[in-house]
Amino acid sequence: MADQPRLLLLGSPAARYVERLGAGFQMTRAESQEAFEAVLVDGAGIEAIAMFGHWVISPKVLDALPDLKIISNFGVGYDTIDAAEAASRGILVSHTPTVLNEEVADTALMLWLAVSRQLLPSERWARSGNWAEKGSYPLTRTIRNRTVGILGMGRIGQEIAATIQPFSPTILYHTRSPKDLPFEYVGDLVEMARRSDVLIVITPGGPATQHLVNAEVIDALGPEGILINVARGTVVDEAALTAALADGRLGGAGLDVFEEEPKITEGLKSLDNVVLLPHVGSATVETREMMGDLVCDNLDQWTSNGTVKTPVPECAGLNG
Ligand code: NAP
Ligand code: 8YV
Repeated sequence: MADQPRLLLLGSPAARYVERLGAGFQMTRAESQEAFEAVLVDGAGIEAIAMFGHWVISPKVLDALPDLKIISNFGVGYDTIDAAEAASRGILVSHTPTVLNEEVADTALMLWLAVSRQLLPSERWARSGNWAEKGSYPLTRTIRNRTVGILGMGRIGQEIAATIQPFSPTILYHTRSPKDLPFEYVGDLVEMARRSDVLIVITPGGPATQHLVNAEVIDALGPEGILINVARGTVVDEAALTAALADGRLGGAGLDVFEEEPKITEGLKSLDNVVLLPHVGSATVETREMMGDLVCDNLDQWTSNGTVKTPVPECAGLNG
């Protein structure tokens, strides 16, 4: 209807969200970067964005959307959106925190188990006939009674800590400021890595965390150590990681995210001591439904009273 606000739908969500958004908004769709850029040529009148996927929303993009008032992001991480700049222009940004905590924590545990118990190489051993021809697969390492360093102890970090409790870990964590939690805070990331059997990365991405896990941290983790990254590829220096895995300075890694995703380097793909996932930390039917519903709920609430259920921190002051 002509009096409904104009919405730009970025990406390709499930049909139920397209229908739901179509009921409340006049919709323009862009499923590719080229289509998005074509919309930006004449972006006046667009008041809302529903963003499925990791689209870059820079000051230049905001300049091209002079009437924009809300961006509803599918995902808790919003490192491709310049949220501080949006807030300074009075544009609300919402995201989908909390509903995905458990799924991402399960993914971190799955990766740690897969790396430590060598799930994929031992499965190949069974499938290839090596078991019958060469004998038993070599022994692997337990994940029980380990020291686990968690880099980032927010919603998901705390869920990871809860999820791994049955494995009797000693949990250390590193963040910029200590939290009121029953785990030891370690102010020096290199020291935490040195003391950890496994380092699980679950901070936000973006410039503030770029290559926080560098060669020094990786070397501190050591030849028996394991790195799990379910945060953003940018948090880990991938070249340093690949070199350390290749020459045995790091024991293994489980990666859900990559610096140039969806591209994964040949260097990483050639290694046997790394498990690679295509950014599926939250990717179950059940969790993705909760995230999609929250994207739509935020837009519906904005339509009715100008606020959202889950603003990003930079925009909290704009939310009513
Ligand atoms: P959150 O509740 O905001 O927690 C973020 C944590 O990171 C906080 O403990 C924060 O503590 C810490 N942190 C932030 N900047 C830091 C820095 N420079 N150095 C050290 N620690 C820092 O966020 P969340 O909901 O747990 O989500 C975390 C991230 O996980 C998301 O932003 C997203 O990128 C990623 N994620 C990935 C997937 C996936 O599919 N793989 C799914 C969901 C989320 P301080 O502020 O005290 O530093
Ligand atoms: C999503 C994520 O896969 O929530 C996040 O930050 O990384 C994942 O849950 C992603 O944002 C959807 O594109």
